[in-house]
Amino acid sequence: ASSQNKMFSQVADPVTHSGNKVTVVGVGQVGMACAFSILTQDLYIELVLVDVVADKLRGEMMDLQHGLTFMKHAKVNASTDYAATANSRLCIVTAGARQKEGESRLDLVQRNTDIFKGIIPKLVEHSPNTILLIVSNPVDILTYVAWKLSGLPKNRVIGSGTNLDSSRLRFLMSQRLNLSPTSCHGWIIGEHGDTSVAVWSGVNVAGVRLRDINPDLGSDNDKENWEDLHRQVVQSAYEVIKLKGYTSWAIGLSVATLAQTILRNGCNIHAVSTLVNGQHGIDKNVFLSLPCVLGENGVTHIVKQPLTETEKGMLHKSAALMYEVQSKLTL
Ligand code: 6V0
Repeated sequence: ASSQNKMFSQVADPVTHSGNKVTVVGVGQVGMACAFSILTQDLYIELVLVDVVADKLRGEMMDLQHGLTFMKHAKVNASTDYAATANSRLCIVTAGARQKEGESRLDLVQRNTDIFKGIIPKLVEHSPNTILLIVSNPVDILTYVAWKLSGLPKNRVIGSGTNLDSSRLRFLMSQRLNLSPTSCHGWIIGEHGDTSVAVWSGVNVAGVRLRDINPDLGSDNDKENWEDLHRQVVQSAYEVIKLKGYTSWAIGLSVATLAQTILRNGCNIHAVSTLVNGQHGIDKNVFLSLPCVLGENGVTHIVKQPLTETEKGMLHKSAALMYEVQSKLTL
């Protein structure tokens, strides 16, 4: 008899799953930052990592496993075979090429679409009830691609979108106002990229709208040049990539927050990329970020944010650009 048999009298068959299985596809800088951030949250997680580079994948798995004693409760597994991902509640996709210095997110589109053709159908085959959270860039287009390739309902295909851009804006606000970023409220919507829209009309601290104090806020006439904060947000990724080669920690933390909201059925509101046909007069099947209520069923509601005509116009420009790029894709 094995030591195990000598130690225990079995009473019933153990349940081998936790009900909180999360798959991360792509164990690059972004995938591992997401995985690590999720593991350090107060959730029981059964994490499965997938990549095409078997050695690196095994190395990342082992490195995390060796730290499990120091975490709350978690299990870490990895495989190049999607069978290991079966019955995931959430699948996070970070696989694919990233921008090189000077490249825009849209430059990556067909390369990463082709990679998605080998990933998305396999994820859904093994986890038909999953929620897909897309992180690879250009994230809005690739969320549309994932929606098409998966056949899943729109509420269960989500892009990490401008949750990160909004956090960058709130951080920059916090520096100007000497406050904590969590006390600075502002939303960036639209494309996670060069055409994102800062909703200056709603930016506030403690419910006090900055535009009520400074009616030119965010406009070209603004003597305080608040729009410069939005410019910095748009430039953030380019700047960090130039300095360290990639971005990782902020996107990892952003994705972990979204994962927590989804897995806990939190009903928190985040700016994530969702199908926006019918919102703000948009009449095309494109994905862009708007403030969404997130829970176990994915996106359950989109906030009807009052936008100025200028903001609406900018959002329509984002939508037109997404539609144009999508129409050139071979899916
Ligand atoms: P990376 O460090 O090069 O990692 C990419 C990983 O994907 C590598 O480990 C590859 O082996 C793996 N991979 C490639 N093809 C496949 C495949 N077919 N199946 C499984 N795995 C595969 O890149 P990094 O992690 O820095 O970036 C990943 C993606 O995230 C890029 O598209 C970035 O542009 C994007 N980002 C998105 C952000 C967002 O806000 N949405 C933020 C930062 C980066």
